Order: sequence, then structure tokens, then C-alpha cells
Amino acid sequence: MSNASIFAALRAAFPADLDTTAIETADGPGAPLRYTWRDLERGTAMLANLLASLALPEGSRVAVQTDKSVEALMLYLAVQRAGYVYLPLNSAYQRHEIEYFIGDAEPAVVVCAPKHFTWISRLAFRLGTRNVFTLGDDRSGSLLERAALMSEQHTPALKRADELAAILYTSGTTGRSKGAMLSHGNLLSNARVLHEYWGWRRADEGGDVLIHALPIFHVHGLFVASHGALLNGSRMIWFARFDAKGVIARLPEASVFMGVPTLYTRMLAEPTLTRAACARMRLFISGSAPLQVETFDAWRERTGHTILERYGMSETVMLTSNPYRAADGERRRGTVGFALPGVGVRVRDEHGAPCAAGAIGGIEVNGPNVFGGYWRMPEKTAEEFTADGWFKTGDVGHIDERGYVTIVGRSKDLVISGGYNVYPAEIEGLINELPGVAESAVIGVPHPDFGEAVVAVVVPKPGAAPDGAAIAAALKDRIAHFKVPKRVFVADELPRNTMGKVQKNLLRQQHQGLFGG
Ligand code: MCA
Ligand code: AMP
Repeated sequence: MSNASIFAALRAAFPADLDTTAIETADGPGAPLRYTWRDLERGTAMLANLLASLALPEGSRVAVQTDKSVEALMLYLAVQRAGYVYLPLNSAYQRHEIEYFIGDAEPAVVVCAPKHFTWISRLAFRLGTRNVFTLGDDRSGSLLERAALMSEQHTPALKRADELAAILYTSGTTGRSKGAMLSHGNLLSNARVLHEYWGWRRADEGGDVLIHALPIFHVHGLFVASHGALLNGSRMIWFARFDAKGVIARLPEASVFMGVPTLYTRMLAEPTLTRAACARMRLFISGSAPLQVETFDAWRERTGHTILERYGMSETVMLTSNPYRAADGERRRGTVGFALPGVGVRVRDEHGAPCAAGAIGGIEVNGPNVFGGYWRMPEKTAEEFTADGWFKTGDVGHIDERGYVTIVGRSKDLVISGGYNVYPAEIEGLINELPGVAESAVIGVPHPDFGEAVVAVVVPKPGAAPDGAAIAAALKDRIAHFKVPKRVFVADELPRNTMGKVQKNLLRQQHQGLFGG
């Protein structure tokens, strides 16, 4: 069997000299901390041995909700090394959300922050998980204590391309989260394509250095950024939290940066962002949400660098990218570039017929990067694929004659706030359960910092007078705060079309100037 393990490929790219720096922390407890490649090799071996010692069934899920740390990255790598399935969870999720994920994914192992051990362990044991460990961002907790007793020798698991490597939950339009099942082949094919397409430079070619400032519970920070650096044997400057001033101060030592648009607008607000600060930089990459053309232009003006925008999804990893090499074309603002090599991107009208160049329709994709389906949801999976096997992204756009893809909107009801996805159906469901609420509509409106901000419009029950601020406060007790509407309006009714469907476009228009966006 040829080995398609993502871990094996990353491990094979470690530099020959394992005592050079792999990761240096820029913030967080004890910073700066220096981790060598040997530390990654040893740490992942010991963690993989700990997982192996638990005698877990094949295909076991390891669910992880911790703060960002290098040890948390090692845990991800160790899960791959041991051959299990990684399930990352946003550190902002609360009990209501965690209960669903653990109940649905039935992980054999849960790793959480020490401060959440009491309630998460109780929940996890009740739902059938047998092993709960803790991992703090300061190397505290039972996971590392137990791993310290393990051998430093570990033979990485062999994996076929179609074997499951990770499950990433993405919320559904009905409000129920779906676990996108990504295989080793999905992750590895995409990492290799991006490595080549973005021209990563190994040490003997000038040596790229990546500033890693994204969370590691989503595709962008976990796969695109981390795999990119690791597959190139490149050093990472590691920020546990994004901080515009701090990142700019480290740019002179770095060559690659990846961020969501909010990170770029926040850096542009800092006077220390100058051409001189970016002199050694080779590549700035943006994705996860639309990059405003104003940001693209302002960045070029200020730094002399043209941001490369790309497009992807949890279900597909990366799909398109603006060109890196000038010979392949210009980086065109407002577009997400070309289909990546080996990836199919097409646009179809509402009847499934092909759209002519430039005509707007639903974006459909295929390729070795496209996921196998949603965890235990065969019907949902079938609905999201066409009869000829293309995945319907739910994004709406067009492709021009040269092949540049432009996203103009979404057919899925989704708000992207600061790079985090918020599904209105989930929030509406929770608001509608609150006392005095008859119904509600959740929309995204332009926001200068987050791109889009979540806003709710609530209709009271007859005789009731719910308070917007109280509704937001009630939601804060239940769900991740980034999902909580920044403003809640109370209205007599919701605008509806003749079919009775809420006209969210009218609500968006009504509130579009709310944040001066
Ligand atoms: C934080 N808050 C937010 C957001 N982030 N509210 C709305 N939208 C957000 N994105 C709220 C918190 O709940 C909190 O509210 C308050 O702001 C301060 O929180 P803090 O953590 O201090 O905020 P921050 O550090 O300033 O965070 C902003 C951020 C962060 C750095 C932009 O949101 C971020 O790292 N975003 C990147 C997300 C990402 O990696 N996406 C990739 C998804 P309160 O005070 O009420 O508690 S992968 C993907 O989309 C696809 C596959 C792709 O193509 O990449
Ligand atoms: P996620 O569910 O976190 O995987 O988010 C995937 C969605 O993010 C895509 O379906 C798009 O709607 C959006 N997205 C990602 N990259 C871009 C981009 N460069 N421009 C516009 N939307 C994007």
C-alpha cells in the first residue's frame, strides 16, 4: 500500500538538521519559546504513543477544544501520526454547542482546556466518551503529564488516501451542524498543490518564514497555514492571538503571511505598517471571506505588495487562487483567481445547465480535495452533490474567459463575520425560544472591522415587549459570542414576499448603514 498519511508527508519534509527552529512563539505564556524540529518529532511521537496506549478502535475521533498553543498543534499532528480522526472545535463554543458536537461525533477522546474540565468531562462521560484530557496554553494539564511517560519512538500509521483524517463541523442552513469528512488524500493533495502554486521556498532557496496568527480550529489556520509551512520545512512565528501591532513588528523577519480580511484592515489601521516593514515579505494571502477592493488597493499603496486572494471551504480545502507567478497572470482584485491545478470549478444555472463565460450561477466543484460527505448524514450529502458528482458550494459567481472566478454572493443563508461563519437559522431558532418572541430574522450587514456583522430583527408575541439588549445577553449565555447579534431590533413584523418568505434583502438594505460600513 502506498502511504498517503498527511503526517508522513509532513514528517518527510522536516529539515535534515532537526535541531534548527521549527516554531518560535511570539506571545503567550513564556514567550519567546523555541521549538525545534526534534521537539515536534519527539512530542508527536509521545502523544501518538499515549493515544495508542488507549487501545482505541480504528477510526476513533479525537475532539479538541483548547486555546491555541504549539502543543495543540502537536496534538493535531499526533492524531494523524497515530492514525485517528481529528475533530477541532472553536474555543469560543459553549456547552450548548459542545454537547451537540460530542453527541454527534461520539469521540473516543476529548481534550479540553483545564478551566473547562469539570463541565466538559461530565458532559463527555455522559455521552459515552471514555477519555478526557486537559491541555492548557502554558503546557499544563493531564495530556502532557501522561504523554511525558511515553516512549519517544513511534512508527507513524500507514494510511490510504480515502481514509478519514479530520471532521470539520460547518453549520447547516437548517441550523444543524454537519461534520465534513476530510480524508488524508483531501488534505495531502491540497497541501501539495498549494506548496507548488504559491512557490514555497526551502532553506536553500532563501527559506520562507511564516507568521501564523490564525486560530487552529479551522481550515485556514490548521491546514492551509500549518501544512504550508510544515510541508516546506519552514519556520513559523507563532501568535496565539492576532495582534496587529505585534504581527507588524515581526514582518521584517518573515516572508509569508495568511489572514482573513479583518486582519488586513486592522494592520492597515497601524502607522507602523510601511514598505520598509514588509521589505523581506514575499507573499500576503487572504481568504475565508471577501477581500474588499479598498483593502486590496490600500495594501498595495502602503506596502507595495499585492495581496493574493484565494477561495476555499471546510468541505473542499482550497479551490481557487489568484496567481503567484506573474507569468500565470495578474492578481486581479475582487476575484478569487483560477481553479487550482487538478481542481474543477464550474458555474451552473438553477436548472443545472452550464453558464456562459461571465454569466452568474451556482459554483460547483470537484477534485481530489473535495470531501467524501457529511458525518452520518447520507441524505444531506446526496443533496449537496450533483448527479455527475460535483459538490454544490452554495456560493454564487461567474468565471470569465481567462478563467478568473468571481464570487458575487451566496445562495446559502450565511453570514461571515471576521472570517467566522454564522448561520442565521441557528440563531433564529434560539431567539425564537426566548420568552415574548414570536419570530425573528438574522442577517449580515456591512461592518468596517468584521466585513459583515450579525444583526437580528425580532417580532414580539402579542402583548409582549422583549428588549433587544436582553435578547443579546440571553444568547451570550448559550452560544459562542461571535455569533451573538451586535444589535437586536424589535419590529412589528418581518417583510415577506407573496410566498410568505421573509425578504432578508429588504432587511439588509434597511440596516446597511448601521455600522457606517
Ligand atoms: C471576535 N469577536 C467577534 C469575532 N471575533 N465578533 C464577530 N465576529 C468575529 N470574527 C468578538 C468576541 O466574541 C468578543 O465579544 C469580542 O469580539 C472580542 O473578542 P476577541 O477574541 O478579543 O477578538 P479578536 O481577538 O479581536 O478577534 C477577531 C479576529 C478573530 C482576530 C478577527 O475573529 C479571528 O481570528 N478570525 C479568524 C477566523 C478564521 O480563522 N477563519 C477561517 C475559517 P464579547 O466581548 O462579546 O465576548 S476557515 C474558512 O473560512 C475557509 C475554509 C477558508 O476559505 O479559509
Ligand atoms: P467555511 O464554512 O468556514 O468553510 O466557509 C466557506 C465559505 O467561505 C465559502 O463557501 C465562501 O462563501 C466563503 N469564502 C472563503 N473564501 C472566500 C473568499 N476569498 N471570498 C469570498 N468568500 C470566501
